[in-house]
Amino acid sequence: SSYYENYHSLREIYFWMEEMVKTHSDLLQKIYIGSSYEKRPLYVLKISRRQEKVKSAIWIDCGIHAREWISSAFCLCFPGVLQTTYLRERDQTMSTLLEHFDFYIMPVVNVDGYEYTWSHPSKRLWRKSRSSHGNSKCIGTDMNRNFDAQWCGEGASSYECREIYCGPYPESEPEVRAVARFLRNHKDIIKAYITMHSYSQMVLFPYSYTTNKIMCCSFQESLANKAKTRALVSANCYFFSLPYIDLAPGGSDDWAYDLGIKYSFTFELRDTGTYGFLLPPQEIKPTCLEALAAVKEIAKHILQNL
Ligand code: 0X9
Ligand code: ZN
Repeated sequence: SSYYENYHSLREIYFWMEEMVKTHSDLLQKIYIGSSYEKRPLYVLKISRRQEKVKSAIWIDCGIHAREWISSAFCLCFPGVLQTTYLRERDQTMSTLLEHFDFYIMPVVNVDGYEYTWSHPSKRLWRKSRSSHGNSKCIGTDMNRNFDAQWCGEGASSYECREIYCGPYPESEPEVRAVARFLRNHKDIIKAYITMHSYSQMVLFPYSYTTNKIMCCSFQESLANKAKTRALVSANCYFFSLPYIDLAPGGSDDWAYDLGIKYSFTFELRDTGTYGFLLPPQEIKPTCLEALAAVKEIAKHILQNL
Protein backbone atom coordinates (compact mmCIF):
# COMPACT_ATOMS: atom_id res chain seq x y z
CA SER A 1 0.00 0.00 0.00
CA SER A 2 1.11 3.54 -0.64
CA TYR A 3 2.37 6.13 1.78
CA TYR A 4 -1.08 7.68 1.94
CA GLU A 5 -2.78 4.47 3.01
CA ASN A 6 -1.02 4.39 6.35
CA TYR A 7 -0.90 6.53 9.44
CA HIS A 8 2.38 8.27 10.16
CA SER A 9 4.30 9.35 13.21
CA LEU A 10 5.13 13.01 13.70
CA ARG A 11 8.76 12.31 12.77
CA GLU A 12 7.62 10.80 9.49
CA ILE A 13 5.30 13.73 8.83
CA TYR A 14 8.10 16.27 9.37
CA PHE A 15 10.29 14.24 7.04
CA TRP A 16 7.50 13.97 4.46
CA MET A 17 6.98 17.76 4.46
CA GLU A 18 10.68 18.27 3.91
CA GLU A 19 10.73 15.82 1.00
CA MET A 20 7.57 17.24 -0.57
CA VAL A 21 8.86 20.80 -0.69
CA LYS A 22 12.18 19.57 -2.07
CA THR A 23 10.56 17.51 -4.82
CA HIS A 24 7.93 20.09 -5.74
CA SER A 25 9.62 23.37 -5.02
CA ASP A 26 7.66 24.90 -7.89
CA LEU A 27 4.34 24.17 -6.20
CA LEU A 28 4.97 23.76 -2.47
CA GLN A 29 6.40 25.92 0.26
CA LYS A 30 6.77 25.20 3.95
CA ILE A 31 5.92 28.08 6.24
CA TYR A 32 6.98 28.13 9.88
CA ILE A 33 4.22 29.70 11.96
CA GLY A 34 5.41 29.13 15.49
CA SER A 35 6.29 26.45 17.98
CA SER A 36 4.32 24.21 20.29
CA TYR A 37 4.22 24.11 24.08
CA GLU A 38 6.88 21.38 23.97
CA LYS A 39 8.84 23.43 21.42
CA ARG A 40 8.09 21.47 18.28
CA PRO A 41 7.91 23.51 15.08
CA LEU A 42 4.50 24.25 13.57
CA TYR A 43 4.40 24.21 9.79
CA VAL A 44 1.90 25.12 7.12
CA LEU A 45 2.29 23.89 3.55
CA LYS A 46 1.42 26.45 0.92
CA ILE A 47 0.31 24.97 -2.35
CA SER A 48 0.56 27.58 -5.01
CA ARG A 49 1.01 27.74 -8.71
CA ARG A 50 3.49 30.54 -8.95
CA GLN A 51 1.76 33.48 -10.55
CA GLU A 52 2.30 37.17 -10.33
CA LYS A 53 -1.00 38.11 -8.78
CA VAL A 54 -2.09 37.67 -5.19
CA LYS A 55 -4.63 34.88 -5.15
CA SER A 56 -7.48 33.97 -2.88
CA ALA A 57 -6.72 31.10 -0.58
CA ILE A 58 -8.32 28.15 1.17
CA TRP A 59 -7.08 27.08 4.57
CA ILE A 60 -7.31 23.47 5.74
CA ASP A 61 -6.04 22.36 9.12
CA CYS A 62 -5.81 18.89 10.58
CA GLY A 63 -4.99 17.30 13.88
CA ILE A 64 -6.45 19.80 16.33
CA HIS A 65 -7.44 16.77 18.41
CA ALA A 66 -4.59 14.33 19.02
CA ARG A 67 -6.45 11.04 18.64
CA GLU A 68 -8.15 11.92 15.35
CA TRP A 69 -5.41 10.45 13.19
CA ILE A 70 -7.57 10.27 10.06
CA SER A 71 -7.64 14.05 10.07
CA SER A 72 -3.87 14.38 9.62
CA ALA A 73 -3.96 11.51 7.14
CA PHE A 74 -6.25 13.71 5.04
CA CYS A 75 -3.85 16.65 5.17
CA LEU A 76 -1.10 14.37 3.85
CA CYS A 77 -3.14 12.75 1.15
CA PHE A 78 -4.41 16.03 -0.27
CA PRO A 79 -0.96 17.13 -1.50
CA GLY A 80 -0.34 13.49 -2.39
CA VAL A 81 -3.37 13.31 -4.65
CA LEU A 82 -2.42 16.65 -6.12
CA GLN A 83 0.95 15.25 -6.98
CA THR A 84 -0.61 12.44 -9.00
CA THR A 85 -3.81 13.90 -10.42
CA TYR A 86 -2.76 17.47 -11.00
CA LEU A 87 0.83 17.03 -11.99
CA ARG A 88 0.58 13.78 -13.89
CA GLU A 89 -2.93 13.48 -15.20
CA ARG A 90 -3.81 17.15 -15.37
CA ASP A 91 -7.05 16.89 -13.45
CA GLN A 92 -9.19 19.67 -14.91
CA THR A 93 -11.00 20.75 -11.75
CA MET A 94 -7.79 20.78 -9.79
CA SER A 95 -6.02 22.88 -12.43
CA THR A 96 -8.86 25.37 -12.45
CA LEU A 97 -8.87 25.58 -8.68
CA LEU A 98 -5.11 26.06 -8.54
CA GLU A 99 -5.39 28.80 -11.10
CA HIS A 100 -7.57 30.76 -8.69
CA PHE A 101 -6.63 29.56 -5.24
CA ASP A 102 -3.64 28.93 -3.08
CA PHE A 103 -4.11 26.27 -0.44
CA TYR A 104 -2.71 26.50 3.05
CA ILE A 105 -2.53 23.05 4.62
CA MET A 106 -1.54 22.49 8.22
CA PRO A 107 -1.07 18.72 8.71
CA VAL A 108 -0.82 18.64 12.50
CA VAL A 109 -1.92 21.52 14.73
CA ASN A 110 -1.68 19.62 18.01
CA VAL A 111 1.84 18.27 17.45
CA ASP A 112 2.52 17.53 21.13
CA GLY A 113 -0.73 15.64 21.60
CA TYR A 114 -0.26 13.73 18.35
CA GLU A 115 3.22 12.65 19.38
CA TYR A 116 1.85 11.59 22.76
CA THR A 117 -0.76 9.30 21.18
CA TRP A 118 2.03 7.65 19.17
CA SER A 119 4.67 7.31 21.85
CA HIS A 120 2.32 6.17 24.64
CA PRO A 121 0.16 3.33 23.28
CA SER A 122 -2.04 3.48 26.36
CA LYS A 123 -2.72 7.16 25.55
CA ARG A 124 -3.92 6.50 22.01
CA LEU A 125 -7.19 8.29 22.81
CA TRP A 126 -5.63 11.51 24.13
CA ARG A 127 -7.51 14.56 22.79
CA LYS A 128 -6.03 17.73 24.27
CA SER A 129 -2.76 19.64 24.05
CA ARG A 130 0.06 18.76 26.48
CA SER A 131 0.37 22.08 28.22
CA SER A 132 0.24 22.80 31.89
CA HIS A 133 -0.68 26.20 33.29
CA GLY A 134 0.11 27.41 36.78
CA ASN A 135 -0.18 24.63 39.30
CA SER A 136 -2.94 22.83 37.51
CA LYS A 137 -3.68 19.24 38.55
CA CYS A 138 -4.14 17.98 35.02
CA ILE A 139 -2.38 18.37 31.71
CA GLY A 140 -3.89 19.57 28.46
CA THR A 141 -6.31 22.10 27.00
CA ASP A 142 -8.94 21.32 24.38
CA MET A 143 -7.65 23.37 21.46
CA ASN A 144 -11.12 23.47 19.97
CA ARG A 145 -12.39 25.28 23.07
CA ASN A 146 -9.43 27.65 23.24
CA PHE A 147 -10.26 30.02 20.36
CA ASP A 148 -11.63 33.44 21.19
CA ALA A 149 -15.25 32.80 20.23
CA GLN A 150 -17.54 33.02 23.25
CA TRP A 151 -14.56 31.51 25.00
CA CYS A 152 -15.37 29.15 27.87
CA GLY A 153 -19.08 29.77 27.74
CA GLU A 154 -21.65 27.07 28.29
CA GLY A 155 -20.46 23.87 26.62
CA ALA A 156 -16.81 24.23 27.61
CA SER A 157 -15.23 23.61 31.00
CA SER A 158 -12.94 25.72 33.13
CA TYR A 159 -11.84 22.62 35.02
CA GLU A 160 -8.35 21.49 33.89
CA CYS A 161 -9.11 17.80 34.09
CA ARG A 162 -12.03 17.81 31.68
CA GLU A 163 -11.67 16.76 28.04
CA ILE A 164 -13.28 20.06 27.03
CA TYR A 165 -11.09 22.30 29.22
CA CYS A 166 -10.99 25.75 27.62
CA GLY A 167 -7.57 26.73 29.00
CA PRO A 168 -6.80 29.63 31.37
CA TYR A 169 -7.55 32.30 28.74
CA PRO A 170 -8.33 32.46 25.00
CA GLU A 171 -5.36 31.45 22.81
CA SER A 172 -3.44 30.28 25.87
CA GLU A 173 -2.18 27.41 23.71
CA PRO A 174 0.78 28.46 21.54
CA GLU A 175 -0.55 26.26 18.70
CA VAL A 176 -3.95 27.99 18.75
CA ARG A 177 -2.23 31.38 18.93
CA ALA A 178 -0.04 30.53 15.93
CA VAL A 179 -3.01 29.45 13.82
CA ALA A 180 -5.09 32.45 14.89
CA ARG A 181 -2.27 34.86 14.17
CA PHE A 182 -1.72 33.40 10.72
CA LEU A 183 -5.42 33.59 9.88
CA ARG A 184 -5.69 37.15 11.18
CA ASN A 185 -2.73 38.18 9.03
CA HIS A 186 -4.21 36.54 5.94
CA LYS A 187 -7.91 37.09 6.50
CA ASP A 188 -8.33 39.24 3.41
CA ILE A 189 -7.20 36.50 1.07
CA ILE A 190 -8.51 33.42 2.89
CA LYS A 191 -11.98 32.68 1.56
CA ALA A 192 -12.61 29.36 3.27
CA TYR A 193 -11.64 27.90 6.61
CA ILE A 194 -11.86 24.11 6.75
CA THR A 195 -10.88 22.05 9.78
CA MET A 196 -10.70 18.26 9.73
CA HIS A 197 -11.86 16.21 12.69
CA SER A 198 -13.35 12.80 13.30
CA TYR A 199 -15.66 11.03 13.66
CA SER A 200 -19.35 10.94 12.59
CA GLN A 201 -19.28 11.79 8.87
CA MET A 202 -20.77 15.22 9.04
CA VAL A 203 -19.90 18.64 7.78
CA LEU A 204 -20.66 21.22 10.44
CA PHE A 205 -20.97 24.95 10.08
CA PRO A 206 -21.21 27.88 12.49
CA TYR A 207 -22.30 28.60 15.07
CA SER A 208 -21.56 26.14 17.81
CA TYR A 209 -21.35 28.81 20.49
CA THR A 210 -24.95 29.85 20.07
CA THR A 211 -28.04 28.16 18.73
CA ASN A 212 -28.38 30.86 16.07
CA LYS A 213 -28.12 29.36 12.65
CA ILE A 214 -26.12 31.81 10.65
CA MET A 215 -24.96 29.93 7.62
CA CYS A 216 -28.11 27.97 7.22
CA CYS A 217 -29.38 26.73 4.86
CA SER A 218 -29.53 27.30 1.12
CA PHE A 219 -25.82 27.04 0.45
CA GLN A 220 -25.51 24.04 2.70
CA GLU A 221 -28.43 22.32 1.07
CA SER A 222 -27.15 22.79 -2.42
CA LEU A 223 -23.73 21.64 -1.34
CA ALA A 224 -25.16 18.66 0.45
CA ASN A 225 -27.05 17.67 -2.65
CA LYS A 226 -23.97 18.01 -4.80
CA ALA A 227 -22.09 16.03 -2.24
CA LYS A 228 -24.61 13.25 -2.42
CA THR A 229 -24.74 13.02 -6.17
CA ARG A 230 -21.23 13.82 -7.17
CA ALA A 231 -18.69 14.60 -4.57
CA LEU A 232 -18.94 11.47 -2.56
CA VAL A 233 -17.24 8.79 -4.50
CA SER A 234 -18.12 6.15 -1.98
CA ALA A 235 -21.49 5.18 -0.67
CA ASN A 236 -20.78 7.07 2.50
CA CYS A 237 -23.08 9.89 3.26
CA TYR A 238 -21.90 13.11 4.81
CA PHE A 239 -24.66 15.14 6.33
CA PHE A 240 -24.41 18.86 6.41
CA SER A 241 -25.73 20.04 9.67
CA LEU A 242 -25.66 22.55 12.38
CA PRO A 243 -23.28 21.16 14.93
CA TYR A 244 -25.14 19.97 17.93
CA ILE A 245 -27.99 20.73 20.19
CA ASP A 246 -25.23 21.00 22.74
CA LEU A 247 -23.26 24.21 22.72
CA ALA A 248 -19.51 24.01 22.10
CA PRO A 249 -17.90 27.47 22.28
CA GLY A 250 -14.28 28.40 21.59
CA GLY A 251 -14.09 26.43 18.34
CA SER A 252 -11.91 27.36 15.41
CA ASP A 253 -14.76 27.35 12.87
CA ASP A 254 -16.86 29.89 14.79
CA TRP A 255 -13.80 32.02 15.44
CA ALA A 256 -12.81 32.00 11.76
CA TYR A 257 -16.36 32.87 10.78
CA ASP A 258 -16.41 35.87 13.12
CA LEU A 259 -13.04 36.92 11.74
CA GLY A 260 -14.85 37.35 8.44
CA ILE A 261 -14.17 34.06 6.69
CA LYS A 262 -17.70 33.33 5.59
CA TYR A 263 -17.16 29.79 4.40
CA SER A 264 -16.20 28.01 7.55
CA PHE A 265 -16.61 24.27 8.06
CA THR A 266 -15.74 21.49 10.43
CA PHE A 267 -15.52 18.11 8.73
CA GLU A 268 -16.11 15.10 10.91
CA LEU A 269 -14.57 12.35 8.83
CA ARG A 270 -15.22 8.59 9.01
CA ASP A 271 -16.61 6.58 10.49
CA THR A 272 -19.96 6.65 12.31
CA GLY A 273 -18.78 4.70 15.31
CA THR A 274 -17.80 1.20 14.29
CA TYR A 275 -14.10 1.94 14.81
CA GLY A 276 -14.42 5.55 15.86
CA PHE A 277 -11.03 7.16 16.40
CA LEU A 278 -9.33 3.82 15.66
CA LEU A 279 -10.22 3.90 11.98
CA PRO A 280 -8.41 1.10 10.11
CA PRO A 281 -5.79 2.20 7.55
CA GLN A 282 -7.78 0.64 4.70
CA GLU A 283 -10.32 3.41 5.16
CA ILE A 284 -7.82 6.25 4.79
CA LYS A 285 -7.90 6.37 1.01
CA PRO A 286 -11.68 6.34 0.52
CA THR A 287 -12.10 8.85 3.37
CA CYS A 288 -9.52 11.09 1.79
CA LEU A 289 -11.13 10.93 -1.64
CA GLU A 290 -14.63 11.67 -0.43
CA ALA A 291 -13.49 14.58 1.73
CA LEU A 292 -11.37 15.92 -1.10
CA ALA A 293 -14.39 15.79 -3.39
CA ALA A 294 -16.36 17.83 -0.88
CA VAL A 295 -13.50 20.34 -0.53
CA LYS A 296 -13.46 20.73 -4.31
CA GLU A 297 -17.21 21.41 -4.30
CA ILE A 298 -16.78 24.10 -1.69
CA ALA A 299 -13.93 25.66 -3.65
CA LYS A 300 -15.95 25.58 -6.88
CA HIS A 301 -18.89 27.21 -5.14
CA ILE A 302 -16.69 29.99 -3.80
CA LEU A 303 -15.15 30.51 -7.20
CA GLN A 304 -18.59 30.99 -8.73
CA ASN A 305 -19.55 33.42 -5.98
CA LEU A 306 -16.34 35.38 -5.49
O1 0X9 B 1 -16.38 19.12 19.77
C1 0X9 B 1 -15.54 19.41 18.90
O2 0X9 B 1 -14.58 20.11 19.09
C2 0X9 B 1 -15.75 18.83 17.49
N1 0X9 B 1 -16.10 17.43 17.58
S1 0X9 B 1 -14.95 16.33 17.97
O3 0X9 B 1 -15.59 15.06 18.18
N2 0X9 B 1 -13.95 16.15 16.76
O4 0X9 B 1 -14.25 16.81 19.13
C3 0X9 B 1 -16.86 19.59 16.82
C4 0X9 B 1 -16.55 21.03 16.59
C5 0X9 B 1 -17.72 21.80 16.08
N3 0X9 B 1 -17.48 23.20 16.10
C6 0X9 B 1 -17.39 23.92 17.26
N4 0X9 B 1 -17.62 23.42 18.42
N5 0X9 B 1 -17.12 25.21 17.13
ZN1 ZN C 1 -12.01 16.78 16.93
